[in-house]
Amino acid sequence: MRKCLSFRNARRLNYARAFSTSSPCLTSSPDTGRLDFRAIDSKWQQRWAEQAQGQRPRRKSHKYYVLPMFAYPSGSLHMGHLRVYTISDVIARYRRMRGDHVLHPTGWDAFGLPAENAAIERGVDPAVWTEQNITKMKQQLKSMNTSFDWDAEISTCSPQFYKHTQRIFLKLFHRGLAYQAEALVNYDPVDKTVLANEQVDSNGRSWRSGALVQQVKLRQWFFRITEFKEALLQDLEYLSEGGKWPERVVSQQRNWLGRSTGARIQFELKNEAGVSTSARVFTTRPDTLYGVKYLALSMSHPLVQQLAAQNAELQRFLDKRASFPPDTKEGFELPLKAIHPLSQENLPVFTAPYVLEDYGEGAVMGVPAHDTRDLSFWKLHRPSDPIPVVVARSNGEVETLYTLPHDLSEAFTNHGTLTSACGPYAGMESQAAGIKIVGDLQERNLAEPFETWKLRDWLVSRQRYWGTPIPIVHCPSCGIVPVPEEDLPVVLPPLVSSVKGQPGNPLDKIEEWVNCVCPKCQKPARRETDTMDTFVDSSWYFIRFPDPQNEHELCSQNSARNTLPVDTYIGGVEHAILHLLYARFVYKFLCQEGLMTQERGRQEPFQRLVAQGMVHGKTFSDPETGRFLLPGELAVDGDLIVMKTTGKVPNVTFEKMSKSKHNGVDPTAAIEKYGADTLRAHILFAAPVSEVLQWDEEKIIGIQRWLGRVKRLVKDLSVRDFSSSLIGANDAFDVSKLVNSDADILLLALSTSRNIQNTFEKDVYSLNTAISDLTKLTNKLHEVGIQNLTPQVAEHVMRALLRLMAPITPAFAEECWEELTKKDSMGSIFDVIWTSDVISPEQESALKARQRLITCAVQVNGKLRFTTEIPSRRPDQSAAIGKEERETEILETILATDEGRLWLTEKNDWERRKRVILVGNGKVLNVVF
Ligand code: ANZ
Ligand code: ZN
Repeated sequence: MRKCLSFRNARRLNYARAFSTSSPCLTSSPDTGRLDFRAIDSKWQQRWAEQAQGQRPRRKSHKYYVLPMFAYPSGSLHMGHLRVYTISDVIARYRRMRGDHVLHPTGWDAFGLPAENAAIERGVDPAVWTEQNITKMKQQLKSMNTSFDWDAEISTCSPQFYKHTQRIFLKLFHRGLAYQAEALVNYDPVDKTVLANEQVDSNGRSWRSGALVQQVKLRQWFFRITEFKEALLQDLEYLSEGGKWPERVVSQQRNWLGRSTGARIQFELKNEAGVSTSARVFTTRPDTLYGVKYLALSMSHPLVQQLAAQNAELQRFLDKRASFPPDTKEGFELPLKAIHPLSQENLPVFTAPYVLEDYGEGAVMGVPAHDTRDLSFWKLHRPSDPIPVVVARSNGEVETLYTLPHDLSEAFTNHGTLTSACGPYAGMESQAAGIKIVGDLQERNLAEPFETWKLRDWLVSRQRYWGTPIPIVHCPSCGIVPVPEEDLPVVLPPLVSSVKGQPGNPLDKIEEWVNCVCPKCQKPARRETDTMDTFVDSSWYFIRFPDPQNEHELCSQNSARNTLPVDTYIGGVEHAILHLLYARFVYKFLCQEGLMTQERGRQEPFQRLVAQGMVHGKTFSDPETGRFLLPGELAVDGDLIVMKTTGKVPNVTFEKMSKSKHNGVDPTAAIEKYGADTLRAHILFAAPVSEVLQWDEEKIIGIQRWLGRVKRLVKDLSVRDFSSSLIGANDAFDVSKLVNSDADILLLALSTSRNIQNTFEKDVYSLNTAISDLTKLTNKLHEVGIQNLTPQVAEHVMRALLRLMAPITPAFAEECWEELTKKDSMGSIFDVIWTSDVISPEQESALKARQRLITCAVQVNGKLRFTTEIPSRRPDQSAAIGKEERETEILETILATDEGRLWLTEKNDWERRKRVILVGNGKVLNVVF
């Protein structure tokens, strides 16, 4: 008996483990052999298309806008897409079932380099190439059983869309927020063209010509995002409240904005002839001023540039700039001395690549004892020049310690108490000392409190063809002239064959397009040939979906008010910084322009952000050489996968999918093989949303078995004859007439429903637990047996189960629903009004009272580990069931709890237990391992 129990438990409770040990052969599986998931998918995809989902009139209800990040139309979906669209579709379907007015659109981030490269290499028109890819991918998206509002589909490369991208550019321009300035760009001297960063390889060479890429200054267009830095920073607080955005993303945004408070301090400099100038540094640690041993200027600092004009050796050093590794501590000592503003000591001055030219003042005061980078710099350049420790641990030794650089293994970077080296400030705490030092220097005009930001203006121009044209005209007499709004869109000219295959920006060479008339003076002028960064398109596309056909506005005030902001935005964490920052900026700008609400908090475009983890592929490699193995090099040998050549077992790891690792998985092939619903459930179950998903197809069989079990329950139930009327409403049960298993099932269905609704609504990150909750309910139904339940209860719980599954496995749920309800022709499961609870609160309390629960103290090897609720029995019943049966019941309950699993199956091996002792009919359980 016990043996039998343990077998049953192992199968039921160690569900996840059962997945991994299952046979990889699908068709022979007795559980799923009869189910053709693909056929079910196609049947319902067709039905949904006929019903033109989403167009069904809805009663006036709460709006809900759920948006997955849109895709680049590369031509085929990848696993990341499968994951993000599954998550968004589950939320959208659930919200629709709840009666919300849902907007769940998608579109195409359709501009960008790959289309242009295809054009250059193969002579295909980027527009045609893109259109073909969109058609393919749309088909693939539909094959995933998704429910998108295709009426709202947009593509950023269509003139109807980019007309508005251009309008945003003009709005920014008229506010002085779009401007031109010189900036460093990658320049290929052979092809005479500007390159995107992605086109420069790791050796600094052009991907096309192989030439060493130069950094040259060119006039570029910028958006003044820095104007919004305060608002962008401040509203991060709103986003982190209540976990609207993941804390990790909020802090990445905060770091990118990079506000830093400190002071600017001026140092007097003297050259060898005694002529003085000055330089300012930015520091966050003015309290360390007494520890300054040198000054370092960036390589493009004006003083350095001046000196280099007469100093060939210095110029040679500056020319080596590109060859320094990123963390280099190289430096060049300049023929200058700096004078310490407090001690009047003479300090050496260097130029060094570690000083950034566009941060703070482009200059630092070097404090080797208290800054890590400064310490390594000093060790390299002045290994025998002692350094003073000027800050010490509070309550520690405050006598100054002079040490030789190599005796100091680490800089002391914390705040603390100033040491005796600090003159009148000795003994003060860092913070107070810093304020005092800056205040004292300020009286001599040598310092001031100062704040700097890491955020830079957004460089938006690209010297490429396949992007939104910048709506500007350059006129010899009027200068920069914006294209009037009524002349928008400035349409991209067709890519004429003469420019195909040529380097550089094709737009420069299409004379009939470039030559135009100045809108102001009507004289000949030239069009701007830069196009916009595709991040500009994606910075506002979500504003377009609520009103995609509007010709005159991005989105009407009314649609904006009714639909924006996005309620849930879902996408890869790789967009945690730039895309989200740009979108927040543009949204704030448009709010300021009066397009969107001024209400605080709602000036954020994405009220909740779900950042999904990556999908990693199963990767096989040769344990001896580390070489990645092709699928063809592997063979199945019994339960093992081995290398064909040696018969040895390969290393198995999970890694980012890539061609070189032969570990990519094609989502469409997987859908063909397993069916979309199976994959959707598998994707959700295999990992929590934010974590890496290790794609292991062997585990899909577990999901198929589960669905097979649900299908059989439906069949068992639908062949039964319910002559008594069915229960539609919650209050139709007479609790007193139910049997015990009815009560158990109803209570389990209730808690399952509550958990799952909570997950769908608030806790999307744990969608994986929704699947395990659903399988638990399924298994319980199986175990109890449909025939042992009161028919009304069986039917009621089964309907609840299907409804809870529907957002996740929509076609499968429809199919089961149809079978289960065909006698009352209830229509689509998605049309059923969602009742939030399986049973009423009154029924719940009646059932709980009836099932009276008692508390069981669970001990492991005699030690109390946790307590849990288990059902008690009325004395008359406990006599009726045997002792062993009672024990079984209690063990099952405990093993089904999280703590039970933790203590009895994870921390200990349940299969290897020595003894189980039950005291007082369940008051204490002791398991000895
Ligand atoms: C002296 C000092 C002493 C510093 C000390 C730190 C610790 P965050 O916090 O990132 O803003 N710094 C200033 N301008 C720089 C530039 N253009 N390139 C490289 N480094 C620069 O960093 C501020 C600190 O970074 C400043 O404070 C400065 O070093 C350095 F015990 O000044 B500190
Ligand atoms: Zn003009």
